[in-house]
Amino acid sequence: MNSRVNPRNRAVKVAIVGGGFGGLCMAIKLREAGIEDFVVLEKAGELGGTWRENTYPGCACDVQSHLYSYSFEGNPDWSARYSGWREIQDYILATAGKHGIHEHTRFHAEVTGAHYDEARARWTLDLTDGDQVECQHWVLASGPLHVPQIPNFPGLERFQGKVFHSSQWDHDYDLTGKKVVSVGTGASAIQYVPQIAPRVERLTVVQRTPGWIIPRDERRYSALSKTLFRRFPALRKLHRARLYWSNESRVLPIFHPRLATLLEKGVKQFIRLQVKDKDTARRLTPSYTLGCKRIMISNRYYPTFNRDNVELVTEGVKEVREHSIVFSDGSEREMDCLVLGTGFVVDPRIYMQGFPIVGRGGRTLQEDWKDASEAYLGITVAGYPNLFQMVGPNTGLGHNSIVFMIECQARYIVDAIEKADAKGVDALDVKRSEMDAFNEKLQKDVAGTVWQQGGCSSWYQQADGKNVAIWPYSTWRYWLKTRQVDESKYHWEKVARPVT
Ligand code: N01
Repeated sequence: MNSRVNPRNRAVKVAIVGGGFGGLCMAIKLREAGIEDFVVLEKAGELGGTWRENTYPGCACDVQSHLYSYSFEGNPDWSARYSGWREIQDYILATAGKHGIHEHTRFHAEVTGAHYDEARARWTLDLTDGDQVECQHWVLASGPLHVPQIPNFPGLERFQGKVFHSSQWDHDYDLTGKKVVSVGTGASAIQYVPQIAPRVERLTVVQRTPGWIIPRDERRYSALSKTLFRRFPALRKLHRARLYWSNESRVLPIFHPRLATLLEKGVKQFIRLQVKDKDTARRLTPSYTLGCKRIMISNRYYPTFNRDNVELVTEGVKEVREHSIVFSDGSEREMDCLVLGTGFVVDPRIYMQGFPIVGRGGRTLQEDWKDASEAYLGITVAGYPNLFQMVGPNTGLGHNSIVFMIECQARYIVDAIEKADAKGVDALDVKRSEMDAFNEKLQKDVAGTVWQQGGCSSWYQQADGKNVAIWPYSTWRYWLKTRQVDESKYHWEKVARPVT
């Protein structure tokens, strides 16, 4: 497919902010709907989002590849059940190439603010280079996990060695023979820790809260499987459906914390079998209910602690010195390199501080989200007409593929734009009463889940404990709700003044 749109156009029908899995899906669905007048604004020099940025050793997706890919763009050639970042990034770029999305993309275009002109029903997006893009609709697809969270350890600025965050891995720095301290034991850290352990002189893993880690079914696909998947797409689709439903069944313990407690027994046994030292195994065993934080998968993480050059520290960090790190019990370790597997700033009220979104009546999204970020179906916010979000409030997932949610959102957004066009209106704005009712019910339902009752704190929750990150139901329920836009939930508006 070729497009004749110039990505440097200053006025478009639709602007998409971010060229990761979400933005790319949106762009493809717009083209499929015959909407060519759009631009993807990408801050970097290439598409890919998460999979362009995260390249740490062992970086892979912990959702099966046949599921963590677009339903409309099956790939019979996935090498393994769980693919590494490079293979996923190659898939994204190949898909973008096939659908002509590079031609629609303006690279090195970072958006720093947006404001709505009510009289003309048009948004203006500000770019870092001072340029502006005007659009009727825009889609915020920048993703919730991209601003590294850097801990403020006392003395960190004095450290003379190397420091980097997992999402900004410095591949030019050779870890061989170095004394490395790694902080954090989330999904990123459990992937790179086993990879770097054999190379370094000593690895100190600093754990604040242990995670529940279940075995990973690491099969590679044989040449025969790939051939069958290519020849008989129905087989690949069946495989995808099986993976979907096996992941979807993980939603059960979320609503039934007692069921989660039963499953914990098996995982505790898994830890005891994998870790030789009893004290280390005990310290690696979580005390909160399984599922309260994201369930992780690995066969390699626990055995890493059987190595002589790896130790687990469960004390807090007291301070960092020029060449060492000191823990709360006063013990000190020499350190050449500090790796921060400390996750991301997930609260949009914090990471979007420098990105004012000014809607109707001069109100900002930041003001409206003062207490919590809220949207209708995670997509539209009352007072911000024609602004759509992907993986917005309460649409993250802890148990299944986010690509499923992204496809639901892209379909819904296209439907909204098409309905507005068919009605001959300029804008649609979700009714505040509908948005409030939706969120009230959602928060009531979240109260019974393992996230609120499991005895942990996680990035799923704000500091006050409110869960604004995760979709608390089955994903097919989201599919049903987003299948098409319910017109009664929106104000449909025609502006009085002609658009110039
Ligand atoms: O980050 P995290 P991540 N002192 O927030 C600890 C996705 N992902 O980058 O648990 C000491 O999970 C913190 O401790 P605690 C996935 O959605 C997906 O690993 O807060 N420790 C925790 O252990 C995932 O959930 C894939 O007590 C500190 C860790 O740092 C999300 O990205 C792969 C600390 C942060 O864990 C984030 O994962 C990888 C401090 N001051 C990631 N501050 C897939 O395969 C933080 N910690 C799809």
